[in-house]
Order: sequence, then C-alpha cells, then structure tokens
Amino acid sequence: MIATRAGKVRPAFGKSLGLQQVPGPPQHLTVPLEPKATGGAADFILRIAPMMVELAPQVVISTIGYSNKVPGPLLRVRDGQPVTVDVVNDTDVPEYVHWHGLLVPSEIDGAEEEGTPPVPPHGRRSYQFVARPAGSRWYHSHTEAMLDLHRGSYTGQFGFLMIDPANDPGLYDQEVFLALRDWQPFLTTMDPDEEPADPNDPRPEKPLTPDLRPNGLEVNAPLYSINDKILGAGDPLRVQPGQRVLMHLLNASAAQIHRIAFSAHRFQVIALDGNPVPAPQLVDVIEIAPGERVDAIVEMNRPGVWILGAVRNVTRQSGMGIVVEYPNQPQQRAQWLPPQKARWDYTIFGKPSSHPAPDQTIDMVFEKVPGGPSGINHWLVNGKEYPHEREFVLRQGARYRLVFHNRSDDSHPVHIHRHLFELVELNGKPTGGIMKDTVIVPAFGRAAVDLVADQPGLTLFHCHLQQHMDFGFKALFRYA
Ligand SMILES: [Cu+2]
Repeated sequence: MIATRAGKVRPAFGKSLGLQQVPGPPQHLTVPLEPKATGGAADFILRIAPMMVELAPQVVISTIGYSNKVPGPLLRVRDGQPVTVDVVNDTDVPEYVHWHGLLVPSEIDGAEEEGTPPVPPHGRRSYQFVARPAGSRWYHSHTEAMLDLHRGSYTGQFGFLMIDPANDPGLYDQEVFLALRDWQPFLTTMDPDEEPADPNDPRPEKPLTPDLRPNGLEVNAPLYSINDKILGAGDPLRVQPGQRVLMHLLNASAAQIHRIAFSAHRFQVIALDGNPVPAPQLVDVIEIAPGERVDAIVEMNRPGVWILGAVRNVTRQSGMGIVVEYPNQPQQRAQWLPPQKARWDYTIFGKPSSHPAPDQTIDMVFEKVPGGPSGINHWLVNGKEYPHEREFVLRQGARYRLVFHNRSDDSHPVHIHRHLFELVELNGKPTGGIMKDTVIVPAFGRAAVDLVADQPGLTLFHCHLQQHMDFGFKALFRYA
C-alpha cells in the first residue's frame, strides 16, 4: 500500500508486483473468546520443517517453520500448568527452541550456551516445564545463524505462548495476536535502523572522540508482514464501534526495531514483555524491538477503514501493516494517518520507586568493532567477544544492579534468559515497577536493571539482534 499526500492509500503492493488483490483464506489473527485451556489439553507437538508462506497472492516465500504455520501454533496454557511440548525436527541441522520470558531450568531453556541439548536433525525432543509467569510469552529458534540468513531467527520459527493468569478480568471484547516480521533478509552497508536520533536525546555514553572506522554489513529486508500477510493481502481485522480490542504485539524480527501506529486510534499500553505495568498509558506509537512484547487495549471509537502498521513509510509500504475495518464502510479505502506523538519512553509506564540497595553492581559495556565495507561488525561486552571467563557470577538470593553502557551508535535490545528484571533507570531517568526480560539500550545510551538471582543455573545474556548475538554480543551468567 502506498500513502498519497492526502493520507489515502491505494493497494499498490499487488500493483507493483502485477498482482490483483483477491481475498485470501482466513488468517489466524483473531482468537475467539473461549474457555481457557485445561490441564488435559496442555500437550503440544511442534514440527520443524521447510514450508512456504503465502505473504500475498503470488508472493510466496520459502522458509522453515513450526507445524507449517507462521506464526507457529498458539500455545495457550494456564499459569503454573505443567506442559509437555514434543518437538520434531524434520531438518538436517540441530535446532533449539527457546521459551522466551519463562522461568525454566537451563536444561530445557533452549540455549546451547546454557547446556540445553539440541533437537537433533531428523530427531525429536520433549520439553517439559511448568508454565510461569503469567503473560504474553513466546517461543522461537535459538540456533546460531552466523552468515546463513536461512537459520535461527531469520526463519519462520516463532510463535506465541500465552500463559493465562488464574484470574483474568477480561476487560476486552476481542483479542488479537500480531507478530511483526521481515522476510528475505540480506546483507547491506545501509543501516536499516529507524529514523535519525532525536537531537534532544541524552547520550550519556557517547565517547568524546567519534569512531571513524567504516561500518560493516548489516541485515536488512525488502518484505515485511504482520503475522503471515503483507498489508492489504489478508482479511481485515473486523471490529465493532465501542469494542475494546486487546492486542498482543510481538516483534519476531531477527534484525529490526519497529514503531507501530494505528491511524486515528491510540493504544492503552497495559503490559510490557507480558508483565502488567504499574501505570498504563495512552500512546500514539509503540516502539518494539526484536524479542519484546507489548500488550495494549484499543478502544474502537473512530468508524472507518484504517491501517495499523509501521510508522516508517518504506516499511509499511513494503508490507508491515493490517487493515482494520468497522462495519458498513462500503468502497472505503484503508487510510493511513501518521501519528502525532512519536516518542516512546518506557519510564512513563513506571512508578516513582525507591529500590532496595543492590548487593552488587555489575557494569556491562557494549562496543562495536566495525567490520569495514565488506565485513561484519563484531561486538564486545566489557572488551571481549563471547565467550568470557568466569566474569559474571551470581550468588543465589542476591540483588544485582546491571548497568548497560551502550558505547555504540546502534540501539540494542538486550535479553536475559530465565529471569525477569526490573527497569530502574533509562538514560539517567529513574523508574520502578516495570518488569521485563528484554530492554532497548538506546544508541550511546544507558539503562540500569535490577535482577534478583533466584533461578540457579547457567543464564544467557545477549543482544536479541541475531547478527549481533552471533558476532560476539553474548555473556553467560553463572551461579556461584
Ligand atoms: Cu545488538
């Protein structure tokens, strides 16, 4: 879809590809409200195999997915429920399935670095765990890709894992799962990142002397989707005036942070990474990095046919969006209205907080070693690429303040496995009560999080951009 100056759009995607827009099969976008899963229904089978994804009529790509679906099957369980997931690997390479945001032991967390055994090629493996904590979680491949852009999180191996709380107040009429994705990744010297930085942003970690070495190759993509359809190719999301729609947003991209807006509507953000926030707020734009989830309720109070999609024009016009349609809108074309306020700031969802003093502060400094025009950038944590020696050792029960110093010109969504942490400071601004498992440390910025060491076992820390992770941006925490 292409936006014209008046904000109207025409269905240009099909046109540019010489295609006609025809209605496709129903999408698995909308989940009807039904009784929550019970104990007996808790077993799932995921089959890892090559598959085709029809992003639009005649736009079909080849990837690897779970059970021939993108996203994979929705795994829906109750908080505290014992779950068995059998994973069958129909490919020629070992695979790891990571249960992102769950408090599970290292042996089944799905990370080679923590010692989880792989799902062998043409073999199977059973993952058994207790599903907790409640909230929007997800599962995805945690396999190393390096320069193979058909492995790991570059593939369609991702899905939603919803852990329903014991008491869900259910303050919504409809629930949708929206996974943001890019496809056909390639290496380029052009940095796919976002808009230019706001000159008013504090950059507390900016070095005094700029690094003039030429940047290396980055991962970009020509095609985007929400779930398995490019904008305009799938069924619209049909809503009624006055409805409250709960949106579970996930960025399942391997490489790009996205900003999403919904023409003429605002998002009431109620949870970050699946964890309810202390102060839900209305926002025009949601920024969401690879690995992150945002739950938001939208009140449907502007009848029309609207686009919900990427704020960045080229990304939206290359497919990242869906049409939202109210009833009785004959012949209406979907409209895109750019958002008014684009700023995203985690701390507005927090509460002023006095934190217990940490037992220890651990500083982690992130630096880039630019790869030059035909090389790949490498990444250092405290001056070293992964692996480190026994640098990061936790004592069970202790409270740690991890201070992330980003001395690079990229933003990094850093993720800690098997734990939640509390965001306590972002670029010098204090906050409290925001529990996350992945946090964007802005370019030349600083974030501090508190982690209580209450999940013994090896614990992987890494940037959630696959290329950064594969080229050094990892560390392993051990318990003493
Ligand atoms: Cu990174």
